[in-house]
Amino acid sequence: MPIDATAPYDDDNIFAKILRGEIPSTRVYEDEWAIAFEDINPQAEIHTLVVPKGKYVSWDDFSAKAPDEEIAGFVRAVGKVAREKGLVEPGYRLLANVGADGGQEVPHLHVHLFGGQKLGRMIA
Ligand code: IU
Repeated sequence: MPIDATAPYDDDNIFAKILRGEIPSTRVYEDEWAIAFEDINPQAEIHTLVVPKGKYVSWDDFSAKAPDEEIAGFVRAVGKVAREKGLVEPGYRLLANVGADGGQEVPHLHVHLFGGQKLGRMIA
C-alpha cells in the first residue's frame, strides 16, 4: 500500500525493525549514518536499499528536517555503497519513491540502488 509521505514517523515500520536488528536482512554496509541491504524483491541484477539510521518518513521529510551533517553522511554512504559494489564504471541508478504517487510503500526513507546490467529508460 502506498504511504502518505506527510504522516508522522511510525517506529514499527519494517525498516525501523531491520535497523534495530529485530528482523534479519542481508546487510552489506553500515556506518554512522546508514545501513544498506539487498532488496527482497530485486528489480535488477543488483538492487540494494540504502537506509538512513535517522527516523525520516521520506526524502521530503529528510531534505526538510535532517541536519546538514546527517544529509551529508547519508549521501556519502549511498556513494560508498555504489563504489564498494564496483558500480561506478559501468554505472548505476538511484531512485527514491516519495508518497502515494511516487509508489512509496515503506514509510522510512530509502534510496534504491540499481545496477549490474544495462538499465532501460523508465518513468513508471
Ligand atoms: P518503495 O520505494 O517503498 O516502494 O520500496 C520498498 C522496497 O522495499 C521494495 O523494493 C521491496 O521489495 C523492499 N522490501 C524489502 O527489501 N524488505 C522488506 O521486508 C519489505 C520490502 I516489506
